[in-house]
Amino acid sequence: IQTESYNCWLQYKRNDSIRPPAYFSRIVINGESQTLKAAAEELKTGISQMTGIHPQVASEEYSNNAITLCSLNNKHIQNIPDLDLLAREINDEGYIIKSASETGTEGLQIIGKTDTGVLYGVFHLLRLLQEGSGTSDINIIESPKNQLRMINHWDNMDGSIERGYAGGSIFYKDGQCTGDARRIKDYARLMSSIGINGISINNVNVHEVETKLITEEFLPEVAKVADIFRIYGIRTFLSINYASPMQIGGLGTADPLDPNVREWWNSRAEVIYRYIPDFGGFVVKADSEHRPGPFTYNRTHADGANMLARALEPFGGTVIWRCFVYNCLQDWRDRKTDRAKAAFDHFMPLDGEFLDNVILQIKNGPMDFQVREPVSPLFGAMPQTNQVLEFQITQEYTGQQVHLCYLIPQWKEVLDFDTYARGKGSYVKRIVDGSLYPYKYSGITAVTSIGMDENWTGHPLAQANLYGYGRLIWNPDLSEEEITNEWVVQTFGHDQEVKETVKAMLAESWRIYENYTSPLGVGWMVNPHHHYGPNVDGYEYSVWGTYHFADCHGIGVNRTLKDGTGYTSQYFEENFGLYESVETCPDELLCSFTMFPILTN
Ligand code: GCW
Repeated sequence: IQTESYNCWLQYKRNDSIRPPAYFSRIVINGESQTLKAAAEELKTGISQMTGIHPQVASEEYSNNAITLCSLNNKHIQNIPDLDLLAREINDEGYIIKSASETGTEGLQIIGKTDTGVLYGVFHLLRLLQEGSGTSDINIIESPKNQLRMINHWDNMDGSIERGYAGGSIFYKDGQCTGDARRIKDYARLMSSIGINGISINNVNVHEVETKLITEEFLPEVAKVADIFRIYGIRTFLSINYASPMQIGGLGTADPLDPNVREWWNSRAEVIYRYIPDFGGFVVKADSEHRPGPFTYNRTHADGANMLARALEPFGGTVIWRCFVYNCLQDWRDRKTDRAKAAFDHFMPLDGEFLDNVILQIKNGPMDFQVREPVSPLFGAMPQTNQVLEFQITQEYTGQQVHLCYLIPQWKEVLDFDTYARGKGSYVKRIVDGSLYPYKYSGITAVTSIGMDENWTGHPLAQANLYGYGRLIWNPDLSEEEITNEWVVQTFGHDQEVKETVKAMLAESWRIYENYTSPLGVGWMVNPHHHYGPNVDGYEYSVWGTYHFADCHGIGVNRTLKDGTGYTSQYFEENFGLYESVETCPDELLCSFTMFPILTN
């Protein structure tokens, strides 16, 4: 498979306006790692396809007339003034790109702090070339702003994908791993090109067969995926079944304080790391939508997460514990229980109780990836607990990759939301990048949209969300326009009319989708189960806590402290004030916070 849409934004189309300098004919790598080799291979492919020059790849210490790829721990780097100073400015995944005019030599140097940084630098250079920028005076110093930049798969081993709209899984089929190394490598290239550094490869709803992914039956196959990902700077994570000790361990309990259960997880961790030495850790959906968890044993989420964290800690692994915990067996007549309050009520009181290799994963809104939601009040509310923000790239509630719905504007609003946790300027992006509180681990994750479809995302325009996600979490300060421009040019080329048309379609799409499916923050007016297409009462008389309470008096959930559920009081003062009153509540969230009265004459 090598169609244009298969290659997504890595088209590397022939572009005669690029004036390739002489040094494009040589790529020198300053080291032996597979990552450096992959970087050289990518660069060679890109340059050959775009310019027709076929660079030689040589492994030597230093070459003057070449593109040199090396990492900072290599002592042979020459001709870059103030290298030590520069080195201090980039983090472990950062890089420097310097062209001839900057270094006074005849070449171009891509220097990473690590080999992965070099690879990111190569993808950056290739992006510039695809955009048609010249290479004569490049001087780039770049580092990712977020530490964890993750993707979550909801892939099942029968090959299906929960909420997947782009074909079957690239990892599994018929209860087995596909072993499709080519496809997985191309996936790793795509993800690495946008800076993704962690991928969990199975659904958070871990069913029977998937529970065994952490056993010797499947670990050799999982290790093969991890071997490919590692080359591209990506650590592999697995979602686990909280009840594994019972389901596959032969124990009678999964109680986190039971010594046998603890021992079972400790030895599991040892086995996993034997196969995958850089295994990232576990993603856990516990006590959520009928999944097992510590509540069964009257234990807290901290007890549950810490038990797993202790098992992973000796190997450098983390536990990513989801906060999507709420009562999913609610009585619709009960107006006191409010699903929007649940995550905060469950987790905020546990601040300080989690070990420091536990990270809480929090959906962007308090409900569930609706077209529009307020930002979860948990952000900023737990200064002593590592947090990761969870977005949804797969378009479950936003048109299922049939409708165009560009989500970068939505995600930017979330990241730019001021929580006021530490006064003005306490933006969500500053919480998840670890700068507001001294989190050991933090970052952003998202449920992915890809599958076996040749174009990966079901509809080629849906690739924009995947690309934009990676770029935005690399640097949340990039503007929507910058990201869109990058994607459109790399995907469709330089034709002015195409560019302008696609950009205009993307720019308007989220708000258009909102206006005809979920205005004023109402949410949940979708068909039950599959969530496609509008249905006014679809979730109204259900058990899921998903009501809009429309009747002859009005529409919307009264979540004020004054006379509603009190959800507004989970926010810091400034936002509480904003949401508490119908006068100041932003229009687009009216039905999420206040009863919006129907005016009758
Ligand atoms: O939005 C809901 C989805 C479920 C999903 C759940 C979750 C994986 O409808 O399909 O389960 O969220 O995030 O756990």
